[in-house]
Order: sequence, then C-alpha cells, then structure tokens
Amino acid sequence: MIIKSTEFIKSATRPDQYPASLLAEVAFAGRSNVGKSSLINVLVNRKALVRTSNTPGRTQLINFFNINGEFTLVDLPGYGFAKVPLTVKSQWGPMLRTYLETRVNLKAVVMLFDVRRVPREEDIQLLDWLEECGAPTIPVITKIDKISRSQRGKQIKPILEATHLPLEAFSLFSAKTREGMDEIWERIEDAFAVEGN
Ligand SMILES: Nc1nc2c(ncn2[C@@H]2O[C@H](COP(=O)(O)OP(=O)(O)O)[C@@H](O)[C@H]2O)c(=O)[nH]1
Ligand SMILES: [Mg+2]
Repeated sequence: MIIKSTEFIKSATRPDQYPASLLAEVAFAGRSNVGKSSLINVLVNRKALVRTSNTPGRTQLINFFNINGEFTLVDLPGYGFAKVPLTVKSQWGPMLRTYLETRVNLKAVVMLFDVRRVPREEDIQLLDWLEECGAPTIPVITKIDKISRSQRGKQIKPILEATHLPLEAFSLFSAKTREGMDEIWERIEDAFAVEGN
C-alpha cells in the first residue's frame, strides 16, 4: 500500500455523526492500550496520525481517518480499563455494536490481542459481535517484540485456546519492528477487494 495522504476526518459516538462518505472502511478494535493507535500509525507510516497513550481508556470516541482520499481507517474506542467511569463503560458496548451493525461500508475489522495477555471475557464478547456483524475479522497478535522468538508458541497458546482460533488465523505484529505490517495490509486489501461485502 502506498500512502499518499492521511487526514483525520472526525470523531463520533452516534451514527448521525459518522462521516457521510461511504468509502471502504476498516476498523481497529481491542482493549485499551493493546496498540490500536500504534498499529494504525505504522500502517500509514506516520508517527502520530493517531495519538498513542500510556494512559489507556481515554479515547472513548470513534475516530475516522481518510487515507489517499480512497478509504477510511477507524480507531474504535478501547475497553477493559479499570479507571474508566462506569457511565463511560456502559456506553462502550452499545456505541460499538451500533457502529458494527449499521456501518454498511465496513469491509473488515482488525482485532488486536496483546501477546502477553490472556484474552478476557470482553475480548471474547467483542469477537462474537464481530462474527455477527458480517464483515470479516482480521485477528492480530501485537507487541510481538516484547517476547523472544523461542517464547512465542508458549505465549500465544492461551490466546488460541480462549478464542478457539487456529494460529494461522492470526497475523503477528510489532509496532516497534514493523514485523507483520505487509501481511496486515494484504489482508485489508483483500477485504476491500471482495465485491458486495
Ligand atoms: N513494544 C511495543 N509497544 C507497543 C506496541 N504497540 C503499542 N505499544 C505501546 O503500548 C502503549 C499503548 O499503545 P496505543 O497504540 O496507544 O494503544 P491503544 O490504546 O490500543 O490505541 C503505548 O505506550 C505504545 O507505545 C508494540 O508493538 N510493541
Ligand atoms: Mg488508541
């Protein structure tokens, strides 16, 4: 993928605030601090198109970015951060489900898993919602640089068990080394290419 331009379009919580443009769209989902924003920045080769953070749980908006004037990347709000107020927590599910159910131009959702963490109930819940929404899921195990190559199999096993997905379903990624970037782009481009999806 050659990136010619990147532009923040807007933030939204409700469908009437989503961009009217129905360009092909790919969204990024996963718990707070898993590395969604970092993955997007690596994919578009920009240091800070999307703000990354050590204070997870802040982004409770759906953020839309236009790429090359051709398609849209969507940074979805994270979940699972203990310090987020309960009111915000209770809004997260409906906000996300509404987006997944109503966004007709959604072509794929990249779902991230931290290689060092065992998936929790919310992750599995989200996977179920993604399955229902009709757009294909692209599962990614990220922060792969944090563990040695020899530890990979052992670290990944709990993720495979919890998600019931085979190893081949996952792309392995590191925002630090950019390992896996080309493969994730290929999978996104494949999803864009599917007619009528
Ligand atoms: N070592 C390493 N750190 C990462 C990676 N991806 C994200 N991070 C760090 O994890 C933190 C959260 O990342 P961010 O992209 O803001 O997560 P988000 O909340 O899911 O958007 C930041 O401090 C990032 O620098 C990665 O692949 N490797
Ligand atoms: Mg983020």
